Amino acid sequence: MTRQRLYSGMQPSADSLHAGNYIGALLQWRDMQSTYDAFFSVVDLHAITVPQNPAELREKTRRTAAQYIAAGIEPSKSTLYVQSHVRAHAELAWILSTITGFGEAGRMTQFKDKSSRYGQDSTSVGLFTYPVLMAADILLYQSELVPVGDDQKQHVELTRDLAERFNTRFGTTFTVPEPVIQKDTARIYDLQNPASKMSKSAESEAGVLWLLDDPAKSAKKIMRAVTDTEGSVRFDRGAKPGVSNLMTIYSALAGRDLASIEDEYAGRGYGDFKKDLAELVVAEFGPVRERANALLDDPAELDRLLAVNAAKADAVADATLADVYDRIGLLRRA
Ligand code: AQP
Repeated sequence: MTRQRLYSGMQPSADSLHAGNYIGALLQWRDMQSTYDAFFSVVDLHAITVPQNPAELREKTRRTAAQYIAAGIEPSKSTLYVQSHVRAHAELAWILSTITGFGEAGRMTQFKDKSSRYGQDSTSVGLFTYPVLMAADILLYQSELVPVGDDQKQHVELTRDLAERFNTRFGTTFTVPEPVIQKDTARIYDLQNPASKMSKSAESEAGVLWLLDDPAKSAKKIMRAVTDTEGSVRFDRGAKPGVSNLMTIYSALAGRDLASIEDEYAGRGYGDFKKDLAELVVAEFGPVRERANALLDDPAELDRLLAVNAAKADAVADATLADVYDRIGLLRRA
């Protein structure tokens, strides 16, 4: 039986990924790669929708790919590649932009949020068409499933609309994908400000657990994480967001349910709980960090792996793009 096709990606927008990216995405990707025919991309073309330093972008792209592999995404099992290595992404995005309504793109809440943050003069057209590029990413591979966070659901809905519109106008060309929305228990919040999600672009680093941080630093961040005055390890996202967030991280890394964690720490203070969590985080992230650093010590080998995978992606993407060009009436080059 053929495996269902799955597509997901992350932006190379920081030197290190964080606990949210790891628990909310990488751990799930790792589990899914055996069951699905998975394509995992480092979406550098998305990252440049906001200004990037060229040398740093190159480095962050390698670092992001290294962390995918270090976290267990196997480049021999999954197609793990860099988005800009496969030219079809930009080409299909252009075609799809010609069937996307201006108003339709303007309704995307992520664009509205980001553009109001940056101001009109600093908002690029690329940021506006970001969801169209994401649609191209997904549709090029005839993806059936797209694991995403809740905030990306609207973009997958736009992708579905564009696929259906194209299929209606030009004949069935694209698979219409389904989003796989991350469970609430996979969402990780900032350790200092548990009302906000943990983010690569957080204003302060104190609340962000970086995958590549020095272990002692990660432990310190956990010991200093915001809690509350109640003193009991109990899950209640509304009333106890800080403790609940730490419990979510504990549960994901230890593979234990929240009730058993509550039982274990009943009648004990936050100190013990935080100390154990810090040990868990160090034990989990430490080997990932070592593997990522070893991969980064040999950039030529990492680049070679990425090139092999880009060729695998090219083969699928080029076939889709050729079909699209024919259907819309672009004259073939002789
Ligand atoms: N806090 C989080 N909890 C759980 N999952 C998270 N993801 C991101 N933050 C959390 C998941 O990680 C994947 C990568 O997403 P991305 O690189 O497109 O960036 P993002 O979602 O915008 O993440 P950041 O960290 O907030 O990046 P910046 O600051 O660059 O925008 C996605 O699967 C996402 O759901």
